[in-house]
Amino acid sequence: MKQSFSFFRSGVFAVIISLFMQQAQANLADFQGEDGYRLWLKYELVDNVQLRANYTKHLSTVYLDTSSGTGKVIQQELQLALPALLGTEVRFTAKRSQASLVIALTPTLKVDPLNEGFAIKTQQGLIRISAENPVGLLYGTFHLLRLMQTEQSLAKLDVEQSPKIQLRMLNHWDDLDRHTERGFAGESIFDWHKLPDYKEQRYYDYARANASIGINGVVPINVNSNALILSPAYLHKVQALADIFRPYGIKVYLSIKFSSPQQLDGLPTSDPLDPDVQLWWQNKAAEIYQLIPDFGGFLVKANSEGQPGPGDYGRTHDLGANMLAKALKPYGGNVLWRAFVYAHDSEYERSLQAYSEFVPLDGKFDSNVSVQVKNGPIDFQPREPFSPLFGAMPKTSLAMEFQVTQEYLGFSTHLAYLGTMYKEVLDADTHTQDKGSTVAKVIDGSLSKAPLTVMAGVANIGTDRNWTGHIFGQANWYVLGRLAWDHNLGAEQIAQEWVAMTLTHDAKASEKIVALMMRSRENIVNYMTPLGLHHLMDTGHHYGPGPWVDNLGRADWNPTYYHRADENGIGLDRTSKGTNAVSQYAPYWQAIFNDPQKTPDNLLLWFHHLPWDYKMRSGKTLWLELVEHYYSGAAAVEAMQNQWLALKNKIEPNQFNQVRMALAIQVKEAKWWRDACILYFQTYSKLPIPKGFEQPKHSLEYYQSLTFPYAPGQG
Ligand code: GCW
Repeated sequence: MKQSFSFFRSGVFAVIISLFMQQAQANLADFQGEDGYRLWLKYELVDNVQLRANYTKHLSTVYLDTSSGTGKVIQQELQLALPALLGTEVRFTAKRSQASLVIALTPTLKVDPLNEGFAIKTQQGLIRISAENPVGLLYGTFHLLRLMQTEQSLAKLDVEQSPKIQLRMLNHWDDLDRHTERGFAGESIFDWHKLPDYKEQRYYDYARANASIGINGVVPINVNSNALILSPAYLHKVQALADIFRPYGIKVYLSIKFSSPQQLDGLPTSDPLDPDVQLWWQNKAAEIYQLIPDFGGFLVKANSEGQPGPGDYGRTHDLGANMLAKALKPYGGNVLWRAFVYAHDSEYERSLQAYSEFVPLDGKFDSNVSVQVKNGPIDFQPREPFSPLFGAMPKTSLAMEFQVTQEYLGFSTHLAYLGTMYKEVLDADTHTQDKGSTVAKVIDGSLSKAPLTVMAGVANIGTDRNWTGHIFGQANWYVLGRLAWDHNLGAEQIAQEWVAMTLTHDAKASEKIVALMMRSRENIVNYMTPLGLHHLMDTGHHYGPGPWVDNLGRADWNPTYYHRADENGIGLDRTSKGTNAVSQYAPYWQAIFNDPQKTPDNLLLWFHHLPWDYKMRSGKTLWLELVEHYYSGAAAVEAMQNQWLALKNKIEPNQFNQVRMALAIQVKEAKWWRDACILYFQTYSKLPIPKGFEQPKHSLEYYQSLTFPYAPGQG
């Protein structure tokens, strides 16, 4: 006893304790400050004193009609934002004539046909936000706040905006037990067990964040749906969410199980031509609208990956979709019918299947149906050509489905700004009509006058404190909303906005961060699937490389199906001599994609099987280019890491350290991808990794032996 007492009092102990404390303090300091919860709505004091004084002059007294629910949320947002940005209280007045900021409905504004637009004008020092509808005022308010957060002058505002797309949506792949399919940011934010009574703060903050970027529709449950969601008990839970979201201009939609009539009420069939089934859906719609008068509609994954659908009864997609559309029509609801299908027994190569099932149905869908198409013909790979469905169904409304969650782009530990990828697809010219028939013009309805226009993103949101797992994942949620609002905005401009609102106002730092974001997706393409390769990931969880996998039940689940590497070369021949996937594109693209000399390098192996010594545009062999792409991708991540580390004093410690740790993981994983893929392809090319390149640390067998039974996000 005495001995130990003296030990505790000894200097040695004190030193140990103090070292421990220093260590503990150092670690705690890493996690101080902004943790990412506030997203891009941080509302920090405007540090430019002059600018702040100008803002204050304009915004000291606010007139706002708070009679609507939306009016109240605008007021709440301003009460949160303005004092924080300006460092002084603002006054709300009931007298319009006394206000310096007037936020008021103007029924005759006519800035847009969707009635969600707004105008902001500065006249004689007075700022007016006008809109035809309260939600337009909300969007206008968030626009004004964005101008302040990005330190722009308010002196001569003359803004008129309206969304280019009607339904700007987030699709959550969240299950009722809170597991999120392909989710890497914790559990689902929707706590079905505690709804409808327990309304978490997160629901409100989620709604604020969405409204701030113009998102006006959310699907809180997975497309691999659960019939239970349409049961009375769950509909009451959905109602609670809808009530929370309504003032923010957000409608709730539900993913439904096509077999719900059987599963919920024991009907003998779910055949869309059966009158009892039709009646069941009509009654269900009536029940839903009783609870949720502005319910958005249904999202449907049918006859895809084991989900039930009209095909189970020998019926085509249009018959299933139209049955639901007719049930929702009297209430103004819509059906989003997914085109992501690939059949078990199809004679077609997988990339051809959605087109071959859907194009024959063009013109057969009701006006309140939109066919929701993934951006590429396979499945959200780091790079795919645009889906050939865009432009090929001129008599059908086509919705864009992007993936925001990074199922194939490094989960939530790889930094990938997806704005560049979304823009690449939106700006792609389908050449299905005369000049300028871009994918964006297909989905915004301007090419074919589609009655329903939709852009959806598969959400990357979960219960992680920072919402998206990776701080930079927030930028992908942000850019999805901004592009759905206006697809003409540039990826770089949106990145600049996001950085200013989320990370820093320091001009040099922000320039560096934006530059790093703009390259980040291409880095991933390079170290995962360069030159048009795709679907090389490991099975099931999709974590890490698995180009060697060749033993799965279905041919088109195997990476070997897609890369076709052999002694003669690599790549999948989709030309007219191969699977003829090129035939689904317009003649302009056929001429390009059919010819390896004309096909852009970044899609080369998507369309062609080429010899290892094929001479590339650069004059180098295909093997050498492949190796160089893999190495440059991994090297770029190390460079990105160094650039980030150099920003240490410019970023809040918590945000900085979260990204620092993720980048360290990404550096390791980029090399893992690089080495595993090159070693594997080398077994066919039989060519060396040229001198000067760091040789892989492990053998191919080592990489093949790795297993990850607990990797997150699996279906
Ligand atoms: O990308 C694949 C995913 C599945 C997903 C499916 C789909 C929801 O691996 O997890 O299921 O696409 O889009 O339906």
